Amino acid sequence: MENAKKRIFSGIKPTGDLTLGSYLGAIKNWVGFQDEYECLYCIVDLHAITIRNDPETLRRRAREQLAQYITAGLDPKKSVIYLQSHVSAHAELGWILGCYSMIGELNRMTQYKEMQKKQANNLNSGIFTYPVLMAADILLFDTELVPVGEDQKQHVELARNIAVRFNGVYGDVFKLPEPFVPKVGARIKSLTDPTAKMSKSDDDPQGSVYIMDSPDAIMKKFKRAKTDSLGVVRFDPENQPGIANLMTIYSAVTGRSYDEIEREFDGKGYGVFKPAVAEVVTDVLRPIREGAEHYLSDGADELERIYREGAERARDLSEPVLNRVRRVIGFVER
Ligand code: AQP
Repeated sequence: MENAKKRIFSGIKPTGDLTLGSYLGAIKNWVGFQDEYECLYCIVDLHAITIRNDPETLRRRAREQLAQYITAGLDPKKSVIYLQSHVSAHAELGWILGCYSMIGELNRMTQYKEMQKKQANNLNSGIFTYPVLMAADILLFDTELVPVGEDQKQHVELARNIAVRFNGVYGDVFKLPEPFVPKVGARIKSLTDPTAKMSKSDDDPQGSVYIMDSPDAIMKKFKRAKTDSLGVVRFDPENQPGIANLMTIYSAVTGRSYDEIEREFDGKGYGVFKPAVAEVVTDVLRPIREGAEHYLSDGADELERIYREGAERARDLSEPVLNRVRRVIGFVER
């Protein structure tokens, strides 16, 4: 029955240090998928180079991200965990699919429109074709489900459209993927601007809690978190976005409902609530950070073994799909 498991692909780009948002919004859910699905979890470093990176920083982030995946609970024995740049099939299929993607449809991508404004000084064609590479990431493994945030749903739809177009020409080559927006995915906001997403590439490091932050730094960030003058711990995102964000974090970490949290902090001010949130966050991040620190020092050989094995398994899984594609297109057999 092993083959009856549906296949999942997901990745995070190493464009910044992973945050509490990356953990609660993505990785924590991925951990839970591992028994029910056949999962591939990637560090999508090819996607990261649409912005300019310092080479040493990119290398450090990719290794650190891999270490954090593992110590957060992604298990290399259950899932395929690897670096995208180690599997050149991604780039090969990306090129091929680019020839089956229309400029008009890429032009309609919301994220591209945003990037046109945000990154006007380096509007490289990688930003434009990013969704094609993402389609390749997904289709390369006969992926059925792609766990994504709302903002990436459009890209999964595009991958599906490209697959339908390709299958229309050549027959049943690609499996059609579905976006999978998990029900319990917490959307974590910035601590300094609770109307904006907590982002790993935020210019203001005070707005994001990083997985590698020390307990001291975490406490300071939460104590300074933007709230309001009402002084009541109540879930009201409209009027108290800062407190609602802290409650979302507290709830995601402890599993308590908003009602329970309101009762727990009834009559207590933010001076009690904020440190309490910092404490539970520190407790959940500490083992991930300490485990990652080990993989980046004494455990470096083991980390290397894990990513090499992961890449080998990913290459093995991609080969039959890529061979199908090469054959139907008309490339000479190798
Ligand atoms: N604050 C967040 N709350 C909930 N989920 C989040 N994710 C990221 N931040 C939060 C989820 O993490 C996954 C991978 O995201 P990504 O790194 O590939 O891209 P992103 O969503 O663009 O993340 P960032 O941190 O905002 O990166 P930058 O700053 O580089 O653009 C996704 O599933 C996302 O929903």
